[in-house]
Amino acid sequence: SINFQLSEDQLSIQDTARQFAREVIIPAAPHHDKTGEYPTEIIKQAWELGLVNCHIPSKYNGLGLGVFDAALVSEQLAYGCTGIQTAIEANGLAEAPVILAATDAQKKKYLGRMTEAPLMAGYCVTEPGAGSDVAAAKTNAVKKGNKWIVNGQKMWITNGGKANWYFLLAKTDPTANAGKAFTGFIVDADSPGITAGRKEWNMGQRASDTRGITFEDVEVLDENRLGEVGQGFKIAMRAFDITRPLVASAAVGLAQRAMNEASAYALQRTTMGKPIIEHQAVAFMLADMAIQVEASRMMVWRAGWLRDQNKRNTYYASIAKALASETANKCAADAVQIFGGNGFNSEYPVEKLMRDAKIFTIYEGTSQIQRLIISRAITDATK
Ligand code: CO8
Ligand code: FAD
Repeated sequence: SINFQLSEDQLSIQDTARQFAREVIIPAAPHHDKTGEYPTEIIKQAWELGLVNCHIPSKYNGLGLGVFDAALVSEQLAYGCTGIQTAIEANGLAEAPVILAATDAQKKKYLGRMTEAPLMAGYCVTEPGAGSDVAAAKTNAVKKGNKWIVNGQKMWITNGGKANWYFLLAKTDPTANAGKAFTGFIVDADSPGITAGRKEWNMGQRASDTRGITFEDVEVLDENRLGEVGQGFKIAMRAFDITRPLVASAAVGLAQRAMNEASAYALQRTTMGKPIIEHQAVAFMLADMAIQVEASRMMVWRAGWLRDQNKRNTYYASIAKALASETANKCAADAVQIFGGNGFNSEYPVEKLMRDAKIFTIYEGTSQIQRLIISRAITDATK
């Protein structure tokens, strides 16, 4: 049966996240945007409320939320600031492969510690020469006794300089095709041979810490290998089935914020003798925002719900990600338009939304890659 009514528990966690975003994140967001200072204190408070690491199963002391429920949290945190939300959700991304493929002992050790202290983690897949084309990644791991020796360079790693441990995707068989060429590892961030580069100064989401990371003869114990040798690529992809709906949900949060800011402004700003919301050209921009926000949220819910039913959701996750990320960009740009000159100015919140929105069509797979995945599914279904 279909039910769009949230349960008491869902309403309660959504409300906690909403309140936290309104009371703690929104007042602090401009500071972190302007300075790029990492929001350590805010993350700590969010962690204390159970808004970080939502997916960790209860067996390892986590809340064990499904993708649907985690999406409710993601949307609300993102409403406050997607830079801060990205820093928080990058933990979920690093943890996803561990939840999917780790042994009980690995989960106890690496998920367990995330519930004991407000630590961060990072997901190291992208490289300077391989972003959309994950199969082209070159970082390699060579087995030597009970260890693996890792060499290579990762790029654009969220929480790169703040992580306690990383999920690492490394090539272990350069002759095999993607599905068998890679292996996943859990790597302690303080391992000798790891160097995090400088914090990248990005267009938006400046609270988030993005860095290149170099691995030079880094020794990783075989007991830190995640799943079977050769299964890394598939583990990395399956993680996206969990996190793309959450990234999409964050984009919905940003779009909703843009719509709310623009509606409030349009009610109080008057031109030609009436509030601009009474000019149909403005009112219809707001109506278009509502259409896109509502449709995007429904796709997020569908993609998350399917995953929680243990059904393959790759196709829906990509639709949600493409739709919501493009919605966020359109809504933020139109919010700037509705604010007029004030929209272009950093004293008002909407120019930040426009800068923050852009990354949603790029990270976790570009809009083009989502269309590649969707079109391949159409081809397969049609064959
Ligand atoms: N589930 C299970 N198996 C899968 C999946 C999946 N979802 N996808 C692919 N596979 C399997 C295939 O079935 C195939 O198996 P086999 O070899 O047995 O036939 C194998 O994996 C290889 O798959 P493909 O043939 O489809 O591989 P391609 O090389 O053609 O490429 C993609 C696939 C889809 C292009 C892939 O490379 C891709 O997704 N690219 C985009 C990369 C991406 O999204 N990067 C994001 C990095 S993380 C990030 O940006 C973090 C943002 C900040 C954090 C925000 C908070 C969350
Ligand atoms: P490219 O792959 O070089 O793409 C360039 C352009 O070509 C894009 O428009 C793309 O859509 C298009 N294109 C490429 N291939 C195709 C194709 N086959 N068909 C059609 N069009 C195509 N990665 C991580 O592993 N972990 C992280 O935590 C992380 N966080 C990030 C945070 C930020 C702020 C940023 C900027 C990136 C982050 N990334 C992370 C990396 C991100 O996932 C990649 O930047 C993204 O996947 C695109 O890869 P690329 O930059 O190499 O672009």
